[in-house]
Amino acid sequence: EGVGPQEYTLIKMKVIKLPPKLACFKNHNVFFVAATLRPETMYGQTNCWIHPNIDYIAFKTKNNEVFVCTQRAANNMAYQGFTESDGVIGDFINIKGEDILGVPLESPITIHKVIYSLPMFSILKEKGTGIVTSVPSDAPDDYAALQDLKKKRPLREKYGITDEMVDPYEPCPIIDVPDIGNLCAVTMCEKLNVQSQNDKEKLKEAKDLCYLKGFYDGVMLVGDYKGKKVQEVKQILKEELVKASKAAVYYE
Ligand code: A2H
Repeated sequence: EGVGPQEYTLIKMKVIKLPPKLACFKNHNVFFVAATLRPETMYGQTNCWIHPNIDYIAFKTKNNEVFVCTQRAANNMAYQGFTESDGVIGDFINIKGEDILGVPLESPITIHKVIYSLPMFSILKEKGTGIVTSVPSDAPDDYAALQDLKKKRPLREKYGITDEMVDPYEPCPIIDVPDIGNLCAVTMCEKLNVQSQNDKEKLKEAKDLCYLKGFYDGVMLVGDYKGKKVQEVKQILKEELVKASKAAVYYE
């Protein structure tokens, strides 16, 4: 932090069926946009995370698509050429996170035809877009939050999350990390006995190791760049996704 702008890959996840609060955009392609530092992990995406209590907006881009993210992120995007007129978001509608949970999405690269937006409470509203891609094989926060939903029926029920949105989705090996294995987040969470997404200290320890080793020593196990190092693949995949209009580059 404080060392200049961070570059994120903005992953565009297309809404398959609009929730009632977004019905006014029925003639548009609507995307939940997630900011990630690890586009090459999209192979292992199982869902998308939304914070139920954060405010989001839906706004039109200059390509007449609709993006959903925090207003703060939309403001940044307006200064990065995403909107019709520079620095201006234009018309937008406000939505609460809880109104866009359980939404079916189509996401680039993942093996799942449909994934769902699910609740996560560690999302920070001042970072990225407030929407996060979930890769439970390689991100301890994602694994812990997914396990919470798998284990806690009342949590699912509170937010109208059905079994079909959670049960078929399991961490899937996409990257081999020397000394840790091919499901580094799962392995570290089990080793440190992480109990839930609120287990902050243990999760920090798990993340420190997984992120460092995953990024610097990880080797791809799947996809067109199987056998190549994560560090090399990151850039290539970002460019491919952007070229295919499935992602964009976003700074903050
Ligand atoms: B990363 P940095 Cl597999 N609140 O994507 C909390 N976390 C957020 C967020 C927010 N508002 N916005 C983005 N993030 C997460 C994938 C991933 C990520 C993997 C491994 C490492 C990793 C799958 N989740 O990040 O504080 C997103 O998770 C390593 C740090 O800006 C995003 O990339 O450095 C990362 O945090 C951005 O974190």
